[in-house]
Amino acid sequence: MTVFTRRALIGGAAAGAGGLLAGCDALGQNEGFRSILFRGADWNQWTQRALMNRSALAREFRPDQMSPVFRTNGTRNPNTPGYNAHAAENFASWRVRVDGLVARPQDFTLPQLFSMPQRAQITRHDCVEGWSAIGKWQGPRLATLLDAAGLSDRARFLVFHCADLYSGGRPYYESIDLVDAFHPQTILALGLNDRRLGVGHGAPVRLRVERQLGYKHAKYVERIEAVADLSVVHGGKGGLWEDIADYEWYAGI
Ligand SMILES: Nc1nc2c(c(=O)[nH]1)N[C@H]1C(S)=C(S)[C@@H](COP(=O)(O)O)O[C@H]1N2
Ligand SMILES: [Mo]
Repeated sequence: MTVFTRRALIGGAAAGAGGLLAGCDALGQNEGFRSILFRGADWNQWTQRALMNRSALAREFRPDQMSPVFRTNGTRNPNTPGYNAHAAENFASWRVRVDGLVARPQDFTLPQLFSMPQRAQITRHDCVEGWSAIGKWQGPRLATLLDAAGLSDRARFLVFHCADLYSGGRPYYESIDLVDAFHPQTILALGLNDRRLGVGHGAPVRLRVERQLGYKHAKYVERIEAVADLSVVHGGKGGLWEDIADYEWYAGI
C-alpha cells in the first residue's frame, strides 16, 4: 500500500483550494494553532478525518534532533506493591496479556516481545499540557501481537490497561481504534533512546501511537483487551482522562 504524507495528500486532493489548505498545513506545524485547530468547535472529528489520511506516517526526525532530555509526565512511578515487586526483579516476570475478542488469548513475556521484529522511530511527543520532546522509541509493532492472538472480526477497539492507579483507585487506561492499532508506527515500546525503558517513561512496556497526543500513549501496559464497544469499559469514554476530565477520545495530530 502506498502511504502518502499529509502534505502530499492535501496538495493532490484539494488543488483548487490549494492556497487556503497549504496555508492551513503550514499553520498546522505550529503548536498553538494546532491545539486550537484540533480542539475548536468549528473543526470537528469529521473535518479532521476528511483532511487527513490516517495511515500517513508521523514525521520522523534525525538523531541529532533528539531532545537532550525527554520529560516524564503523569505517573512517574506506579509505586504499587505489585509494580514494585516487578521493578525489584527488573520486570523479569512481567507479562502483557492480550485478550477479549481474540481467538487465542495469551500472555507475552518480555523476551518474547524483544524477539519479535523491532521497529525504531524518532518522533515528537506532544502533550496537551504544552510541551513536546523528540525521542527514539523501539519495540514490536502492536500488529504483530494482534496477529498472533487472532483478532476477531467483531473487535473495533483495543483497550490498554495500565499498572498505575489514580485517586479513588482508578487505573489509567486508554484505547485506540483499528486504524491506529495497525498503523506501521504503532509499537509497544520497550526502549527509549537506545536504552531499556525507564520507570518514569512506562517500564517495562508502553504504547507509542504516533499520530495521537501524549495521553493516548499508555505507559505500564499489562493488558490489551480487544472490544467491540468502549461503553462497557470503566466510565465508558475510552480513557481515564476522557472519563474524568472530558479529554477528546480522538486526539489525532
Ligand atoms: N499509565 C499511564 N500512561 C500515561 C500517563 C499516565 O499518567 N499513566 N500519562 C500520559 C501523558 S498525559 C503523557 S504526556 C505521556 C507522558 O509520557 P512520558 O512520561 O514518557 O513523557 O504518558 C501518557 N501515558
Ligand atoms: Mo500529556
